[in-house]
Amino acid sequence: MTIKRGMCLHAWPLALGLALAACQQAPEQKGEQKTEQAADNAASGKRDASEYLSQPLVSDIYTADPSAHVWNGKIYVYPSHDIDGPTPEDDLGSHFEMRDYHVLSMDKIGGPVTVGPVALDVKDVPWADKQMWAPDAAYKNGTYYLYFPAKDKEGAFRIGVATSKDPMGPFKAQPQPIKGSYSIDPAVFTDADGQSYIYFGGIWGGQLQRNIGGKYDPSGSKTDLKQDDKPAIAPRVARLNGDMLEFAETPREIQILDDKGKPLLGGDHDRRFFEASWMHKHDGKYYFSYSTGDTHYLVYAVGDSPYGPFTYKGRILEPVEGWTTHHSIVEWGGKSWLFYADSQLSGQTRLRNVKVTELRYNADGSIQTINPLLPKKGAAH
Ligand code: FUB
Repeated sequence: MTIKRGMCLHAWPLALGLALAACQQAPEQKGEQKTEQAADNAASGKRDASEYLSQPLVSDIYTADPSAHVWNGKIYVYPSHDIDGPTPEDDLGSHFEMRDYHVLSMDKIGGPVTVGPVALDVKDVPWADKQMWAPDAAYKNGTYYLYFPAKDKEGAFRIGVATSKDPMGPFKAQPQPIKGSYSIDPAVFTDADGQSYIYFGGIWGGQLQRNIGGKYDPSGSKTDLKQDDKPAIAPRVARLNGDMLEFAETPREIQILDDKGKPLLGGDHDRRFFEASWMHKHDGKYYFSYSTGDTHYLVYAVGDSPYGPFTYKGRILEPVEGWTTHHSIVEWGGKSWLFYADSQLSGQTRLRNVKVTELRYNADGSIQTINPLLPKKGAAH
């Protein structure tokens, strides 16, 4: 039995024989080895607010996929704006029907959060039809760039760019998507030498498996390559042009290797790339992090170049409440912060809320795994 994209994680007790009304299918990923912690997350039902590691940053709108940046000492978060729509949940994420973006800003972590007005609306993007998924932003020479995936009129995900002089927007979209772009979840990283790179991709609804040669095949597989013993589908990276509006090269595949230098395999659902790329640097090393999708982990791999290869190192975040998990990592106030999202406010995967918590490193550069849920009150330790 597969875990359906969109199925509430807090409904996993069904698989354990406990009845919950919210979701109908009992999810059990073949070969999935849950840690005790993850199983505990999964086995909890509706929770008290005190059982979450951190609280939603905003409750006026639903938000997910937070890409955080620090500009002029202020924190800006570029999230997806979740809305309730009529489309039933499926493995392709058709129920994520977002139509616009709002930027969040705050002077300090833990302080009040401002929700900006509409920063970009799908109706103002000439090439886009629907599903404004996880965005990111970048800054160069007085201009802010918003990178966003959306489906075009043929149903293929492309990546667009919009610009503004204000980090809160409004942003004006380029008339066409980035030439040669495909799939979802753009994340832009600017290295110390000023060169920017765009990371992107996602399997299943993110369509990477339908873009194997860089050309969209609408009749391609719905999920992955169906080759569990072959290298998993790779996320992509491309250098950006100096104007930040186009790829400066054909996107390259990013290699994610195990500790023996072998590529992670398609069947390795606990570790292989699914979606939600993020790149950050720590102590001179490049940390590529991502979501494992149907096993619901945020994990990371480390390398010596922005192109990789990256060696898988471990988990950043255990599963959150909700199906998706997507994040960003920034430094602020001398500490590192993990922005992420769960479904605390709504209990529904399609209506998420962004959060932040501190991220800590060990002396060897490894990241301390975070559990987004606290032990239930009265639970034995
Ligand atoms: O929010 C829609 C999609 O779900 C994002 O693009 C993915 O990363 C996942 O969070």
